Amino acid sequence: PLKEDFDTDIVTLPRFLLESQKCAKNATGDFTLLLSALQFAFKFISQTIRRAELVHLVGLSGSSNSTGDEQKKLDVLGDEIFINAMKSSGNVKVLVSEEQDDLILFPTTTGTYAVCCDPIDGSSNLDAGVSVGTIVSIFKLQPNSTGTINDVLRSGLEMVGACYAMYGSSTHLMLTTGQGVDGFTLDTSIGEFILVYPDLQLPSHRNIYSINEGNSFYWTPLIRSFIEELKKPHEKDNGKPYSARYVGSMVADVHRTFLYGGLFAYPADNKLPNGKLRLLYEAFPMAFLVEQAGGVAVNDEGKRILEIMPNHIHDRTSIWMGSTDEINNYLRHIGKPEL
Ligand code: P6P
Repeated sequence: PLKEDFDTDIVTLPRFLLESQKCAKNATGDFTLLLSALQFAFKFISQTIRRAELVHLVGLSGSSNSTGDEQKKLDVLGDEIFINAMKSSGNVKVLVSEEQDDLILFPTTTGTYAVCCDPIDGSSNLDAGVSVGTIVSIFKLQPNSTGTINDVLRSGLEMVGACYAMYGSSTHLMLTTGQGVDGFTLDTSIGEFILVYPDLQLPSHRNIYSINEGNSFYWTPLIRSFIEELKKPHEKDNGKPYSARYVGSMVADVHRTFLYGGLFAYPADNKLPNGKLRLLYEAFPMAFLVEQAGGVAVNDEGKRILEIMPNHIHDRTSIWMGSTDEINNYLRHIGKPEL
């Protein structure tokens, strides 16, 4: 007889999406097809990254993106893979990518979705073998829209989906369509994402903080004093101070926060007065996922990330996200109402 722990009824992502579609009222199947195209892109990018060292793709491509970052070959490949997957899905009309200065429109498709993405977030860590990821936010086109910038310059509350893929020791996928968060892991032997964290809930407390302390000289005194407080013994944690955990790849730091709890923050400083992380394809999707998992996501001033209105597709924002205890501690520290 097979070992007891051999699951013969695994839930693959395609099965999960079809079951979700059946539950959705008057579903057309378009969203399912879009998510299927997304999962293909994640699988393809994952394989491309894992082969990078073998085909010597690692290293600079000689071009640079809209924000002047040196583009590594994989950035360019990841971006092309993603754009082609969205274009061929036939469901995407508008695409924003960190690697593209301007909006990409697909006028010939009859698509009804707008997608914003960071194809390979954390790519500066790639050569060191550190986990990187793809982060995606999804909006439905505005009513009667043929696909314009107004389909993406809108409140994060209008997102209909968000997900990230993390290319680490395994390839993980965290997905929300507004009914909670579900986590999947890629089984490369069958080429399918398998459901491993159904209805994932963020722990409400964990004495972990994740922030680049190398910027502390440039933080406001209020933020410096908050982080210093975390380093003192805490009665709630048997007299232990918080632990510092910082990978420097947002997807890796956020993924750990989802599974272990704690807080992840990238505050503004006087080098980057609006923060470093991008609103449309880093903060918005991660904030949607965190809130759907029972966590909180705000900016330095304590405003919900999802309520921020973007003015430009590459707008940046400060961000504090993670367990309710940790973020409410921050909100109390800055004299703002808890969430
Ligand atoms: P720093 C990676 O370059 C990235 O965009 C995010 O993935 C990550 O959280 C952040 O920047 C790290 O920035 O300044 O700490 O190296």
